[in-house]
Amino acid sequence: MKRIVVAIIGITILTLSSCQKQIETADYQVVPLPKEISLTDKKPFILDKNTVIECQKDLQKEADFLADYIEDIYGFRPRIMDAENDMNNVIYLALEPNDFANDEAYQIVVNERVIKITSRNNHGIFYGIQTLRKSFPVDNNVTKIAFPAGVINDWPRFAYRGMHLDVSRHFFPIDSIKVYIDAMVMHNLNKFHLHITDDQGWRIEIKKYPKLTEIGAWRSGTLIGKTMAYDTIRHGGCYTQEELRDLVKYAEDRHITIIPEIDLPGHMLAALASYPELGCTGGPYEVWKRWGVSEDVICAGNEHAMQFLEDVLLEVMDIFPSEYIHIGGDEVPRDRWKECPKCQAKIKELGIKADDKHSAEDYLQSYVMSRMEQFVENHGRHIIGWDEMLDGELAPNATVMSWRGSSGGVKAAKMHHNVIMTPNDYLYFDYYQTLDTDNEPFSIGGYNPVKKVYSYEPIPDGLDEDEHKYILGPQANIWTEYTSEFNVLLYRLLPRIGALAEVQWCNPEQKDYEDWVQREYRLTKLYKLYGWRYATHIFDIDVRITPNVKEGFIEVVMSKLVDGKIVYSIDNQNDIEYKEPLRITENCHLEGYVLRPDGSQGRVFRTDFDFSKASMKPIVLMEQPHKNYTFNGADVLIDGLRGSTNYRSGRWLGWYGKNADVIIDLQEVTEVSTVKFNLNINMKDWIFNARSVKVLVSDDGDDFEEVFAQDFDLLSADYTGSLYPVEITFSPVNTRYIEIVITPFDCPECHSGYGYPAWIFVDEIGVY
Ligand code: TNX
Repeated sequence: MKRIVVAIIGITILTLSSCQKQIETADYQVVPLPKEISLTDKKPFILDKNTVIECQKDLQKEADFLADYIEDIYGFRPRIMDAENDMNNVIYLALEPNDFANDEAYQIVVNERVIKITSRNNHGIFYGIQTLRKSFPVDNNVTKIAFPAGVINDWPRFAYRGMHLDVSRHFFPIDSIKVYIDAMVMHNLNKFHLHITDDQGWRIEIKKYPKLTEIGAWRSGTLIGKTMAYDTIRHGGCYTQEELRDLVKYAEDRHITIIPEIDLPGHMLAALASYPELGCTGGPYEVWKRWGVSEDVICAGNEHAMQFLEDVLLEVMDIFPSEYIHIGGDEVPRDRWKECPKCQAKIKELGIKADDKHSAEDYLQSYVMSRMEQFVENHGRHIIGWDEMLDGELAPNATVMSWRGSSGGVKAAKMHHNVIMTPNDYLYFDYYQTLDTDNEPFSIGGYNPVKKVYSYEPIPDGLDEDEHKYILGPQANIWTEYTSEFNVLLYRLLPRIGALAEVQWCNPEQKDYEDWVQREYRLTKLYKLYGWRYATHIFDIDVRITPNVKEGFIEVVMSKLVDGKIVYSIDNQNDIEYKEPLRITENCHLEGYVLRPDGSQGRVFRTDFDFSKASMKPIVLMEQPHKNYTFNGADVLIDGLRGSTNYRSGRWLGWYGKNADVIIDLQEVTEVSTVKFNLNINMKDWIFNARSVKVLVSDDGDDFEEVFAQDFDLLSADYTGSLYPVEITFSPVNTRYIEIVITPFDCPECHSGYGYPAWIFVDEIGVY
């Protein structure tokens, strides 16, 4: 069917282009893909300066958006008029009580005289308009646009189509948030989860507690990267209630509901810094400068603290009219409650008892959540909470947000609770989109490429058919520990939100990754029009590098998904058009990119191949690396490829609490005098430098003789590098076997891992 559609569009372009030069044809194959598109070979509708938008009175707002969208691209703005009987050159918006699947469903009918968008509700009209505006050719030289005649019927798969933003870890101004909302609109999303309080900053004005924003909205510094050092830059900001009401209206006009989150009773250091009496110890506290999970939480045994939470929720509900209020509940350590007389008294008063599944403090957390739920329900709303709510007794009407994978979602749906799926492994957009992280904006870590987002299926395995209805829909999250610039925020969002849109809107059988990439590529023209930064990986060259250790070469396969050809060069010599896989056998510098039909170049891929006397030689690991960081095994150390700063890239092996100990068989007696490798340093993730390095040699592989040994000092806490190069030289020696033993430290006293071993990560071992 797709092929027929393409053929018909093709004919239309031909017939039109012969008589009218500045005419271009619209393409209904947009993101997300409509459910049904059926085209005819009847004459198309032509949009031009004389086109008017006609609508019923209560669709005026939607008509305005359509006129804006047309003006944004083509520079002319259609007039908006009341509906008339005799229609010609009209885009007509109408509410009709027809047989639509739901309030967000719509129909577009196109003929020579009108484009008619109908729905039973304004929501559906709005999504019809979104589909139409995404079908426009984005080219401001065009004065006439041809819309192929036909019918589009469309409706969303999920009623909840969410996107989240953390404005606590980094503050973003209201105007930036509006742009973020605009991006959501373009992808048919309808729920905006605003994470507005956390340890690192309280961002919402609460009239009854002014110190929350006077003190709690500001921190005196921020952790630098993955180090243990801090900058001294004051960071913060907050939104007045008036600004937030304006934001609510802005979103509502665009058919998006804002769901505010007050994360309680943990992630509350900013509130504790403002009102220390709300904590178990009374402080002093400061607005947190680092990331992670703080042991200081709201005191659950303090009636004033409970009153505080309810007062805050009351003002929050007054600003945000949404059906749901998110009350957090994630990552609440029980340490303080265990030691707090008030919390222990509360446990007694409530008659809470530990059992074989949960501690008394777990049930104290359930008490806080249920109490807040009751309060919110008494005001006619419902709560959402993170899946930690399942660790204890789930509040009776709670909707569960499943973030630690999907299992929480399955468990909650089986208990007949509503669920929103935001599993971190598929839908966390704060994670990296590529393994080539040295060329990326610095991120919290993780690896969540666009293709993985696209592959996500929101109905998890393990649910019966009648339990599917509890899955309200999927949502992606952007936490902003490592995102301070709005441009970077957009880069993390786009184009992953395009993949998310199809997960949320389309049926599984409609999904086709490669087809989506083509449609998404077209959509980037709109991103450009609005000046939104987006990531281009999926439109660029993709390079697979596979060492063939047995045969002693490295195979390089290059591919691409969008139109154009692949061009590469070796050692910056001539550009060569790529035709077949390359075999690399010696040191060189390789570059490659996609050359697009319009002459533009995609992002350049660059890598160095670094061979030594050990390259492609048999290697044995005397100690096994950790199973999560074994990748292709020992070959990673002799495959001619150096690791980047990302220790998860597959080019590093990681050992935990053990020596990195390897023996390389040089296969013949060889003179050696130097060994080189890098260590990866990431103190936050417990990865340090080496306590000692030894080199031993042997002629038979049994008896080894030490030729080098050295101890090293632990790097100081303010070391900010990610790579730590080690180069060892010793008197030249002839040997067949060489053993390298790298010994790790334990985590030092000033570190959160004190008392535990540290990790050691090693990349390519060069022997010279
Ligand atoms: C976990 S998701 C958190 C956040 C962090 C995020 C970083 C959740 C409920 N808690 O506090 O920002 O990981 O990816």
